[in-house]
Amino acid sequence: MAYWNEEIECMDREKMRELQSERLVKKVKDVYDNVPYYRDLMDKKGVKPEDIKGVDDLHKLPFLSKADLREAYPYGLLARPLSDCVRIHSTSGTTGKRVVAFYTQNDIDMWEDCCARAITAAGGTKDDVCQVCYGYGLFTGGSGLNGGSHKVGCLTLPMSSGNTSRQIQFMRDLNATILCCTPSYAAYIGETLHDMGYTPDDIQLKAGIFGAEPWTEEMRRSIEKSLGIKAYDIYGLTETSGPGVAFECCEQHGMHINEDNFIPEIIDPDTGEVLPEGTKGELVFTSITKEAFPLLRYRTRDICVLTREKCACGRTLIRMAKPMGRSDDMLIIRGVNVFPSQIETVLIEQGYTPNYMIEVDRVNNSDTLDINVEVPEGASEIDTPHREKQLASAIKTILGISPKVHLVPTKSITRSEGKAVRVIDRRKLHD
Ligand code: DLL
Repeated sequence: MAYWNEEIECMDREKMRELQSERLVKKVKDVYDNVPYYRDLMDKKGVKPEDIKGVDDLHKLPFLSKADLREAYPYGLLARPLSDCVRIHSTSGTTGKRVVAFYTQNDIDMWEDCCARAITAAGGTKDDVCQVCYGYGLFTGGSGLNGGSHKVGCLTLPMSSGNTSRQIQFMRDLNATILCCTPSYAAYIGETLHDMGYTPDDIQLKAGIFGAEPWTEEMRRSIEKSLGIKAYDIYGLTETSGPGVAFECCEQHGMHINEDNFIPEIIDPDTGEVLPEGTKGELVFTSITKEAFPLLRYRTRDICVLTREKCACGRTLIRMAKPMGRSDDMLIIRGVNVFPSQIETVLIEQGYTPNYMIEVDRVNNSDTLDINVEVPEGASEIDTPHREKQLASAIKTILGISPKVHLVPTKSITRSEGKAVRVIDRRKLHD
């Protein structure tokens, strides 16, 4: 078994807790002394740095939300002088102010180290050729995996996203063995490979490191088949530095959180109460090593579950399940909570592709749910009405509400080169 940092990744749990406590105490004092915004939040909650003696006291700290980041934009949460910062990245959000995250050189090193752990866990070594097709620029995907790939010593192809046939040409000519991109772009690359008349035997890829958006187990299997690889999940967000907060190992059974840098908690999104291990709720992170842009109890809005169950890979790092969506991406349709991933699971189980578009509207005060689904290539169109009904009924079994399913021609739904957009909620447009 290969680890990037065995001492940390397989550390005894008691020892890890001690390390976290020591770092947390220092970090809380640091932000209280250096960031007026945090000092105010802590004062309002009546908590002083001396009250935080270790991880057990974490729950005493106030939460930080996306609204706080917007309010503090751009410099309000900065904990180091700007002259000590060497980089910024920013969220891809299209509404409101973007979130801007700052990095010192140590922050970049820590982040790239986390990505190196992920690449190593996916089987990457200095003998690999790593094709990075996440976007470069303000988005963290490209730079993060690029940096991790360098650390591991892979030959790195900084492709960024787009121009898919060129991606495949480079992949073939330069014998890429590891692919890093969003799962929806990986699916598109697989489809294009097929359209260009190639099979997985015509490429050398062995692993893919896919993240930045929710994807299902069914989608994993479909990508693995189309590219002939093992597909690994990777998680992170701009606020915490980017990809690499958590990564999957060969067991493909949850993502190990880099706990020496990020302490996770699961809370009830409505009450803020900390929930016991194994319970589904909102993921909260406290960064204990970041210098320029530290986060205390940052509410991610991602819904997931944590487990400390022993992993066969030997890592002791706590694992997070695949996030099943964001609390703010959850649709409430006719009073029922709906996550797009639930629909995707049914579609792929029934032999369809992950190319679909969910449209929600409100007509005569009642919500409507329409799902456009591509006919799989080569399928006949003769029994379309029957198949639409069958699919609608399978989805109703899972969601409890009836959608209208429309089968649309193969390749008619726009493919994504970055994060896929699979929901149009027209109800919001009417507000
Ligand atoms: O998406 C960072 C990233 C880049 C992660 C490349 C992985 C790979 P943001 O644009 O700030 O950062 O978006 C963060 O994306 O809160 C989740 O809702 C979602 N997300 C990220 N990774 C996953 C994943 C990057 N593996 C937001 N599964 C997060 C599900 C994910 N959702």
